[in-house]
Amino acid sequence: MTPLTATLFLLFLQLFSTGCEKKKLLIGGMFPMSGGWAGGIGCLPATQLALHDVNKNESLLQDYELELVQVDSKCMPGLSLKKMYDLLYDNETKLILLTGCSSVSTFVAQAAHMWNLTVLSYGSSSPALSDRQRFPTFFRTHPSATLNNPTRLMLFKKYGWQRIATLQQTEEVFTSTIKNLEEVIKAGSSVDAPIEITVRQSFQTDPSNAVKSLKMQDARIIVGVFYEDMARKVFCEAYREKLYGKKYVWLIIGWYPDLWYMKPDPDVDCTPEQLKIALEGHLTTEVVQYNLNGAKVTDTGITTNSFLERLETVLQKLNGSDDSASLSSLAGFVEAPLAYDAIWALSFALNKTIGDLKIKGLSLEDFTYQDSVTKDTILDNLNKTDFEGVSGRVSFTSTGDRIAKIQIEQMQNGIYRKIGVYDYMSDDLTWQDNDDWEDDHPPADRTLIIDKLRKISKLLLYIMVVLSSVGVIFSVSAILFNICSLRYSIVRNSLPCMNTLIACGCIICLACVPLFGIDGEWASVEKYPTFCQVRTWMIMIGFTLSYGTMFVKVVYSWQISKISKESKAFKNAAVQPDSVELLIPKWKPYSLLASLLALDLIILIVWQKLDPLKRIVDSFPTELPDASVQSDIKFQPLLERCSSKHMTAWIGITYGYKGFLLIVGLFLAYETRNVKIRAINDLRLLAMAVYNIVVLCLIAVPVTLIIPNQHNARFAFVSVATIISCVLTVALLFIPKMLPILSNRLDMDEEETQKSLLNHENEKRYDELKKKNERIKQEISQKENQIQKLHAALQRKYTTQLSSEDQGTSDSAFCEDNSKEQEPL
Ligand code: ABU
Repeated sequence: MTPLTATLFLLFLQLFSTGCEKKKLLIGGMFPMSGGWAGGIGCLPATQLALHDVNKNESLLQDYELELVQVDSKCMPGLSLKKMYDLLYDNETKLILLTGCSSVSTFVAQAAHMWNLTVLSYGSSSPALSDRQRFPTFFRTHPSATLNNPTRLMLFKKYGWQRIATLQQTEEVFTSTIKNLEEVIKAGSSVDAPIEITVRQSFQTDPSNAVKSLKMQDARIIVGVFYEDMARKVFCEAYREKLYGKKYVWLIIGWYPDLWYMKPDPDVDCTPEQLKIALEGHLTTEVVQYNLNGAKVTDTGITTNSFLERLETVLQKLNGSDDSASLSSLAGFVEAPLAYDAIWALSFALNKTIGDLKIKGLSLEDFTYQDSVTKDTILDNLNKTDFEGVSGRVSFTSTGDRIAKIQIEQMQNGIYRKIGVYDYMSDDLTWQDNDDWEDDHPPADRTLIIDKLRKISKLLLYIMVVLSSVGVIFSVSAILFNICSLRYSIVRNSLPCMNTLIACGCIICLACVPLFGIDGEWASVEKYPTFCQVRTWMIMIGFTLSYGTMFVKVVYSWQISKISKESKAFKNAAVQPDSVELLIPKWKPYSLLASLLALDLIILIVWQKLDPLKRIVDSFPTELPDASVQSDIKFQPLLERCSSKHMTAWIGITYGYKGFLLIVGLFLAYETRNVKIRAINDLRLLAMAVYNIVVLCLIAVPVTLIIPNQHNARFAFVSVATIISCVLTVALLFIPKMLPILSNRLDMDEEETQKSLLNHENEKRYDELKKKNERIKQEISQKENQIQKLHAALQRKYTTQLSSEDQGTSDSAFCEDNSKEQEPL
């Protein structure tokens, strides 16, 4: 061969080879090989498979070859920006950027349009990325996480969960997911069964406090959105806090690889076994990322099954493992079909773009970062994408999102099991009925709080009712006795009318005892306020009738004794019954009693009109039915009581006024204990009754104020104090009068009784007077005897004189003698 021939041959070869060589279209690929979502591990091989298949395909991009220039973004936004600059400003212009991991895509897609670059993501779920203003050149084959939210709402409704808690990592991808969940819930929950997010917790890198708060706030149904590395930390904390088991359901992201919790993680202090325990039964929702018809040949030329087989072969070679189970636990394995389809979607769009650009006299290989025409044409064609890929139907909404079905899985014995598929667009749920729950039913969304009204012990109530009834019978008997025994001075001289009023007051107070024990068991909610009113009226009137009358009696006695002491006529002498009326008219004490009653009535009427008593229910800390058992049921102890708006003021007025009467009564009773008033013969006993009431009131009132929540103790205390004070009062005032009369020692008795009622000084004086009286009586009878003797003697003498007159005696001599005889008289 001559040199010319050789030169021509080489030139021809060069020309031929140049003509056959495909033009490279460069794709800048960012793959997270580590970090929150290390999806590059599964997605990079899938992308390479797709590039291989596309480049091999004769009908696509004939003159072009797609080439990937990849970098590791580590799922870190800051680093990814640096890597993006490296990609843009190495020697060759990139036509498209391929991204994974939402936080990276958010940064890259926000900046890329400045270089007229289109960003296509195979692994970004952030709902925030659907914002066309912010991300004008962004497309993704990965569906938005918002697609999970209608499915979550469907699950809430299906299981009857209304109180939802959320736990999120503070990344925009999760913040926007939860924001969208709130909107979906708001729009989709019905008025009859409203669903609401009641607890919201978030964390950046350490979820311990957030998990503790969830526990404290009794969160049961927890929607958790966080990256896989954080998920291990969250469930380790949930294990420690015992936020798992039959009472709790976690709904988390479904795109973590299988057995993600087994991955060794130096940042997590729990063993895989512990994580497995904490994760048991949790639910996941995730977009179906592979074609449900695995055997169907897709528009990419292969079936989903064959794609997965090829991917597994590649991954086995890369990872040196032939266990398909362990391959599915590689990060990004789930999203691999999305990465494969992303390259195909790009190829279809670029294929169309070639023709479109040709018309405009442009070509793909001439693309520069200033070329907005090419960029717009690519975007236009990506928008029109519609093909059947290995991940299902690939088409984009106006915001660049994909539409897909959602798969629901549950962890059963440490393995994810598919339990249903939900098509949000057609609201079609395919439920497999294989969900499994520890208690055979899904947990409740809250602890069932059952109201438990604290009631007075029936036995205690019956005992008090019996005792108070005995007291009433005794008081009624005392009144009857009082009325029937008025002919006895012992009764007559004790102001019997007042004693009857005292006993009546005691009967009213005793009748209040059963009313103190009325609670929800006996009175309906509507009737309860009536009981409140009735018993307040009764106890106030009863107290004034009993104690008020005693007070009046004591005041009356004190006034009499004071006046009698000052008056010379009564000095050092007992005031006689007839004299009392002269000192102070009897209507006066009754008018004082009437004033006290009138004051009561005024207070009660004003109280009832202005601020009526109502049924108030106090609640106490919830109690477990059985402290040893983890239960969904708790009891809420409730206690009814009567109260009004300004109860403290009313209590202050009533107690203040009654307290004043008690103190003054006590003082006067002490002062008059030794006073001698025949008309009021039971002053000493009255004083004792006053002491008894004062002491019991002084003990009972503060104690009942201190233990308002101990309903049984309070009731027992108030009832016993009422019964004792009433029965003792009636007993002290009536029994010393009843005994002598009823034992028929009437005559001797009256004196004896009187004697017993008078004080010692009186007794001595009485004995002296009695002796003196007897002496006088004796003297009188002696004188009478003498008179009779004289009379007899005179008669004899007169008879003798009459007979001697006959014999000549005169009348004047008889008179003289008679006067002489009468003198000693
Ligand atoms: N399925 C992976 C999504 C990762 C991300 O949105 O960051």
